Amino acid sequence: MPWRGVNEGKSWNISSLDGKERERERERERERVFLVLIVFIHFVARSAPTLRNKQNMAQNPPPTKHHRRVVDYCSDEEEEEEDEEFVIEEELNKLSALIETSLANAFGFACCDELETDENPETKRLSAHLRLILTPLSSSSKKEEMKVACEECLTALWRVLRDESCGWDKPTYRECFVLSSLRLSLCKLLEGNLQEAMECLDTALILGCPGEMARPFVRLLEKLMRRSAGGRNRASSNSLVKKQKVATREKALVVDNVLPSSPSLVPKILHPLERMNDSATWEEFKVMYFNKDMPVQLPSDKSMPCVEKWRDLAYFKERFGKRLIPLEVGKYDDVENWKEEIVPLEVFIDEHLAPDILKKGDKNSFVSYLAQHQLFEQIPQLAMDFEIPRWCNAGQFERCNIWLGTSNTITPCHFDSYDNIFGQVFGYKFVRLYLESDSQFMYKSGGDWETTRSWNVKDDDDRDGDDNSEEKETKKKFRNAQGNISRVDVEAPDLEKFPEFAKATPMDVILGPGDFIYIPSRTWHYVRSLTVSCSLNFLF
Ligand SMILES: O=C(O)CCC(=O)C(=O)O
Repeated sequence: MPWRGVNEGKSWNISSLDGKERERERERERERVFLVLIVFIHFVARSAPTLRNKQNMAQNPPPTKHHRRVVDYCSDEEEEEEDEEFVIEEELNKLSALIETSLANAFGFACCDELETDENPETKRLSAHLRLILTPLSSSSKKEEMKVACEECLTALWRVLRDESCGWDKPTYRECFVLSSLRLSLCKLLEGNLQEAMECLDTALILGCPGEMARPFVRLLEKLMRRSAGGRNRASSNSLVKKQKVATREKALVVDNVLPSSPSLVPKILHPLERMNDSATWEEFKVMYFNKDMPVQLPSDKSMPCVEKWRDLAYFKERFGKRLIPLEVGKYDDVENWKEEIVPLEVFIDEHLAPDILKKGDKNSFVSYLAQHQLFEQIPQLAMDFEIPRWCNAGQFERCNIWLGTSNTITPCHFDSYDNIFGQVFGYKFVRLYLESDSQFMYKSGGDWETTRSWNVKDDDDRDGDDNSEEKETKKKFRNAQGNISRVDVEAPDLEKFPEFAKATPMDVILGPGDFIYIPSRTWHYVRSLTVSCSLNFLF
């Protein structure tokens, strides 16, 4: 099972190298070795794909026909046809056996052993609970015990994640969380509580459970939910008045794809990013841009079904509104109020995006962002609405994320270690890029913490008095994670503080529906949404 020990997926501030044991002298040396190892693994893991992909692009011809999706998935209809004979008990038994055999043998038992040897009595207790969770679910008395064990594990691990400065500093924590969530979802399903069962799975997926591991559980639940919704929908289908009300209300959910006219929102493009013409070939892209690590705007593709379908947010809401998603709420530089939340997609749409659509956005509006999330691992049906862009490493990629948010989301200037094909689905975004050769002018922050998404919130030399509070420092460290972020606000640089930045050369572009750009690894980029917006990135 390749998952074990791999720090994969969106990090929920889970992974960190720091720990409470840090002050203990005898562990210092071990930590240093661990740190070097992690940095090495991080470096190899981050740089290898790009090197490998340069070779891949060089050796492989472009795919002639493009029907590759980011997740292999068959549609609900195909699935329904296959499952005429579908018996719930059998399906449940299969999933239970998956936990008790495949997952237990692959990493579950090893996880119990590791937790058991921990000095912390609370962690030891997790081990005992997990052993119960991995045993066959036979007698009904055991079901109740098992459910309690799952809930205790999840509560304890959630507390560690939220309250401890080190987060989940052991892979076993995440593994235990995933196994407890999968098992609890089956317990909830047995009780007939489908919604709570799905919430268990969503939370596990958000916190790093690989999509393919949770998929059979999600599919069973989707099937059961479709069946029970089918009955309810039929019962209410006569209510014409109700339908009309819904139609009027839902108009508020359509994103118009109009670029705001206000110059205070939309910057003037003084240094436009180079653009390939619409007939550009894959070979031209490879020779002139990819091989030279040169960012470029690629030919647009408005024919992707997602471009039209998704701008009506009712599409998301009606089909997947109850599914949980991770949100970043608040302005990126508002350390006190910025937070991460898990909410149902419909809450995000109704309470955050819809008001912004009506207001058409202004600089002070409320900001929230479903950022850098592998939503298609969680809801693979959505991946049927687009294909992997042909520019993307001959159809291969490492990770595909969605970026869905209000207007005025800001991703500060940073660079990544993956090549990136970044595409706009609906709404508009302003992107400013700088070549790697400008790094000397970018005032890179020196973060030594590792998470995937992170920000430099305040300059080190800005700190005083209250700002040094422990909680704020921890928050700041988490968000200033990879040391790949510029300390400069590239739209309003303080040149007294960062004089060298004046020597950096920006390349600007405004992306609208169907537009794509290529961002080579280590190219600095800053992104601000100008409207309610949805983008995808394909990292390779
Ligand atoms: O769209 C955004 O806000 C940021 C995108 C980004 O940083 C990326 O794709 O690497």
